[in-house]
Amino acid sequence: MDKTRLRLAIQKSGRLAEDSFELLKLSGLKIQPNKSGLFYRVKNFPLDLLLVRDDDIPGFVADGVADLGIVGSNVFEEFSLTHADKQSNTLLPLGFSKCTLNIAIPSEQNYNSMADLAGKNIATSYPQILSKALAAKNITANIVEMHGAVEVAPKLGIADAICDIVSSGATLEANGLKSVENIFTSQALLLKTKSQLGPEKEQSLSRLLSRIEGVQACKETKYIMLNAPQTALPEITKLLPGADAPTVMPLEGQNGAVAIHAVCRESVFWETMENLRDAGATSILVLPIEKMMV
Ligand code: PRT
Ligand code: ZN
Repeated sequence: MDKTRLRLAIQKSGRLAEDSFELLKLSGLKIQPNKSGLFYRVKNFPLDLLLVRDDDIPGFVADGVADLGIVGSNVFEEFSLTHADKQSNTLLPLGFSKCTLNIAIPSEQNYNSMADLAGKNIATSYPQILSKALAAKNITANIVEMHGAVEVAPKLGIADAICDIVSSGATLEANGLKSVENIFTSQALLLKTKSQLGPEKEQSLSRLLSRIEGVQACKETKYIMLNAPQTALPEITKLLPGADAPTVMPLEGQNGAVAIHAVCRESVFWETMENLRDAGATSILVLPIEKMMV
């Protein structure tokens, strides 16, 4: 493998793919697709993309076939529990593809606690995560491993309960199931191989990480500008969500009035703006921040 270009494994298509590409584009990477559809080169950064199924990503990173990978923590956890000898490091949670792994049973059934699952058949694609959660509560159940269409298992009489990924809950509802336990919370992770990368790749990686952190910071962060009487400054400063020391400038020709500019690291809601106005602020502008280096 190239000693100077990082190799990042991402999902070729599916629920992780779009957000993974978007993150890389926002990080300034110009991706050059090629016909094979397996390997994309980044034109302006020493990085290549390996496009694969998400299930293959933890293994590729652990084996050093890829230096980095983007995958859901559900898939990573299941892989790590299955392959004690194939571990990778988690560099960053990426904040997208959020979902939970839930145990669900037919809606009409009563449920009190996890003890109700003892001796039951539970269908899942995540046998290791499920058995760990059951073991933590000293419950023995029969795990039925399925790859796909897990939600129909109770209807088909294959299982009494299921353990599957939930995001909106619509799939459970459509299949007459209700969630009774949330056993795992998942989001996309950036993984790094434990194999040595060498100084050039390490340097590129730290550049990439600082760009990704900048992209993440921009998502929540807003630039706020407003005018206010100088006397209102203490109250207004308190109201600015997650702001460092604001910049305060006198307004030409308006005695005692100042312009206040600040970077807010938390969401600025309409309520926040109403509170600022009530504290004496006028001409309140909230602007997105395009790029940020922290
Ligand atoms: O082809 P490949 O193997 O690469 O993809 P895949 O089909 O295995 O995975 P994909 O693209 O469906 O999901 C990739 C990752 O996205 C998962 O491993 C999770 O980390 C994350 N993710 C986020 C989800 C969901 N949301 C999700 N809703 N993965 C699956 N689902 C499915 C779930 O299995 C169930 O069938 O959507 C259904 C439930 O959705 P709701 O909205 O009805 O609750
Ligand atoms: Zn998959």
